[in-house]
Amino acid sequence: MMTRVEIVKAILKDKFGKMPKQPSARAFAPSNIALCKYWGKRNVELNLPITGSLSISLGNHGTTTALKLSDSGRDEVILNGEPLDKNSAFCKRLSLFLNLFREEGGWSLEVSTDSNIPTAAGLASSASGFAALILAMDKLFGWDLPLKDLSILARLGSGSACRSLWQGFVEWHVGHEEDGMDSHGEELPYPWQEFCIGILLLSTKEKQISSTVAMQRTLSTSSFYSLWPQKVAQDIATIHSAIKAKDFLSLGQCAESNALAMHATMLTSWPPISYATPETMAEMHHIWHLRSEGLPLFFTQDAGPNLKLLFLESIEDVVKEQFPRLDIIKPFHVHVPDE
Ligand code: 2P0
Repeated sequence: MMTRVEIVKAILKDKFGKMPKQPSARAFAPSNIALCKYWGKRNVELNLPITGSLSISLGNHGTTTALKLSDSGRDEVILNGEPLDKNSAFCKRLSLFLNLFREEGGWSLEVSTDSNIPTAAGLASSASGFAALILAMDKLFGWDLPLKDLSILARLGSGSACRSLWQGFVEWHVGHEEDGMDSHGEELPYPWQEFCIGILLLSTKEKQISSTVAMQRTLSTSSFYSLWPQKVAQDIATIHSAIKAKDFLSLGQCAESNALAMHATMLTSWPPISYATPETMAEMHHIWHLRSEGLPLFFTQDAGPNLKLLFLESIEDVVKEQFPRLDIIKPFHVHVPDE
């Protein structure tokens, strides 16, 4: 079985271990929300998934990362303007990732990262974080790699990061190779101007159980997990057709059903896992009630209590009235931050 360093070396070839070409570099990557979820790894070391997944990127909601060489001989991390302790979990995870790209005693970096989404609230901040980091590294070191290769490298940091290299709809191909060189994101060329996502923030608290741990527990203890890959195969096909045909009802129904199936599966793990709070359930019922009255409004939920509402621009006013605190994102007509 190949290690993460071997994958990095195979992609970078003679560029591996070289010093930066630029004094500094900066990049932005959007957060992404899966419409068909990634839940379960066939290879934990390489973040290789058991199924494919399909997401929508969040336009200008994401992470900007600036890099420069550090003089102190160790990595320094500044998160949203605050220097972090070198022993913090965030710093350690980042340094371990950078270790994949350097020989021992090689360069170290000052990493300044700003997210305009709540960290660890199930809003895929590790996805935009690792995607922005790898894009900034590509510029700093002058690798000039294709996005497909950068997607594989971002996946080594966090699985869902491989979908954050592009805007719009993105499919993460499951891949079949043992080394995962065919497991990466791909942009789906179906812009949909009227498509809206509403972030219904119910809590910004750190999650009780990380998705990495939760997916492994689901895989190893839920007898319902065996049904999940079949569900995903059907849902990816349905969502593909729906975005191509701009069939919103089909898309919304499939995305909501996919999220509920993922959460239902993890609830049957032992010990059980639930990211929903009473507020989450109340808002789900609110949405189901509105739908029963004819409003084409759907939701999806990730590894946290917040809901992401899916709807078209034509019902924006009604949705705003019903959910006054909603942060509405229009993924296909946003201005992406300057880098
Ligand atoms: C997704 N999630 O498809 C699913 C749905 C959460 C719920 O991808 O272990 O942070 O770093 O590969 O990518 C969150 O998992 O996990 C995630 P790792 P990641 O968006």
